[in-house]
Amino acid sequence: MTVLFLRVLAALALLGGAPVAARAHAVLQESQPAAGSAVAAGRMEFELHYNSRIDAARSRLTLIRPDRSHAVLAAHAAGAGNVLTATAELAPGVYTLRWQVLAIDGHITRGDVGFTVTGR
Ligand SMILES: [Cu+2]
Repeated sequence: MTVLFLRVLAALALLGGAPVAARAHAVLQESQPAAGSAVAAGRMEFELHYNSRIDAARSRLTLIRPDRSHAVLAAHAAGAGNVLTATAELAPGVYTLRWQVLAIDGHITRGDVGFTVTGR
């Protein structure tokens, strides 16, 4: 490949690729449970809504239990491919749902959703 060809490719990437890539980053918009909320003990249906489609197979949901032990949850895609779901049985205590998702632009984003489970 010539240097000129590489420069053309770089210019095209700057013009067309970069803005799209920036938009396609997966940002968490809404979650069930909501960050900082309190929910009742029992079966929890987790739902994480993102602003873009995500690759569920290459995304990961980890539940950090009150004793700080970690459990990787089976995550499934829902909605228009922008929602990640999982279920778990929860006893009372303070939890963190740690998410890491791969967006369609190939970029990984991650974050924590902390919540409290109360007794019934
Ligand atoms: Cu991105």
